[in-house]
Amino acid sequence: MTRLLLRGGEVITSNERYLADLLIVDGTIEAIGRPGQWGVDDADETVDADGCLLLPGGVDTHTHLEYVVASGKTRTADDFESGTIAAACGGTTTIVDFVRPPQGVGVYDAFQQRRAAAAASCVVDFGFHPIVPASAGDDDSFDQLVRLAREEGATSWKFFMAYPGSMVDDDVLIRGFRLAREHGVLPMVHAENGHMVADAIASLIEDERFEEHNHLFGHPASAEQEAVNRAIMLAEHAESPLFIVHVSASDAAEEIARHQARGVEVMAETCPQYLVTGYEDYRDLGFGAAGYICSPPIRERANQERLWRAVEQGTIATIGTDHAAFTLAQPEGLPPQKAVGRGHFPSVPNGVPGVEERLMVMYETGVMSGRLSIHEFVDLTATRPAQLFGLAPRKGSIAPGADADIVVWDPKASRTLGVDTLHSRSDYSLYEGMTVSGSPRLVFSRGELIARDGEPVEPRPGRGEYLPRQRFGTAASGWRAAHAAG
Ligand code: DUC
Ligand code: ZN
Ligand code: ZN
Repeated sequence: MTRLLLRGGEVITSNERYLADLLIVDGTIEAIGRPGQWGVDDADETVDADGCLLLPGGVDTHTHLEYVVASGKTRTADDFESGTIAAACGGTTTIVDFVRPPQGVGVYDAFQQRRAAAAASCVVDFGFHPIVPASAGDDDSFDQLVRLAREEGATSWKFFMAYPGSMVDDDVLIRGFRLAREHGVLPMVHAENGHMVADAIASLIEDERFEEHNHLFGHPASAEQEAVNRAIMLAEHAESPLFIVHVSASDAAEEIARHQARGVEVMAETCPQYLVTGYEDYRDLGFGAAGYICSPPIRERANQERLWRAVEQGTIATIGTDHAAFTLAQPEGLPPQKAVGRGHFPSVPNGVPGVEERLMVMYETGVMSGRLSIHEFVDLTATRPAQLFGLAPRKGSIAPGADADIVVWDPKASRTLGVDTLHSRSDYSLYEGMTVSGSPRLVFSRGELIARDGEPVEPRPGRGEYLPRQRFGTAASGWRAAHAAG
């Protein structure tokens, strides 16, 4: 039995803050005591957190590590090891990634293969959202998905409404949403109208507008708004809750707010890149704009203010990253990265890095700017994602019985973000040069110190554990709590 005492910090949860000492036994929070309640003799090890905040470890429910794209022709730069080391250094102790079955492999087998790969390499705990194959309307994929929900606790499924080869029709959405409701699964959608996107890209190609920054115009906000509205209406028809990932367009966020106000159970995520960076940052960068290419796209700065309002007003439930890291340069030993599409935006692999920067960027632009309270910050980045995706009460909060995933956050630290000190294999950061106040001094995962001052501590690939997740709705969701209160 190992006993760790964390002394002198201020515990922050989604609704409380108080000075306390934490007693951690064998990786679990055993008890929360008043300051000074225990002495050094009560523990094998004592850690001083004076002047620091004790935050629940970050929960990022949207990463793509070792993610194969372009029909198998390439893969993200980060694998499970480098991606989770980056996560740990930034204070994120849980990720939920995706399983996309390769051609000819069923989703059940693909899940088991990916789970085994992650179990061998991750340094933080992990789960998976299976992606519903485009063929699901015609084969036994839904049977396999139900099996994964039941047997492996994979209680969220992702549906694509865009991308040739991935997108599903409305009938698959309706059937999938019904099955999801029946089996306690939270359906998630990538909400862009794939036909509108394909048409917009075809027009750009016809006009020979191939430069990287044109990616924005291939993904109009109207395509996102249409898909968001349709997905919500279909989920309501199927009497299912719904989660919309990576909302980028403020019009889409306002659509979500309108349906929430009618009482529809729809929750949504946005990502730091949509709140903090804008089209104006990459418009004139030439090939450098490839580093900003992700879908949905990073939109004009004018969009940001309204998207922030959706976060402030609670329309948005979680902040994930959609971390899908590629490099701008082409390193030896990696499959084709961003440069494969130089001068031809439709060929650029989609995705941006951000898993390490998430908490620091959101603390700076949310809490320090006065847009978010420290409780809302914790709620958006840890508590609510854990609740909605069936990880509570183990993850997402500081409470007796929870895993001791704790970030000792130094609110006075100042740091300038840059690729030289970040750990993703990507060779750029969207936040290069941004000075942030507040950063993770110590990061514990199940009571084990895994990062100190932004650097990994003796990383042990394979120490991360697979997290089977509970059925949706098992823990009271923040969305429900907020609506019950209001
Ligand atoms: N968009 C996605 O939907 N997934 C991965 C990366 C991206 O940009
Ligand atoms: Zn997506
Ligand atoms: Zn994604």
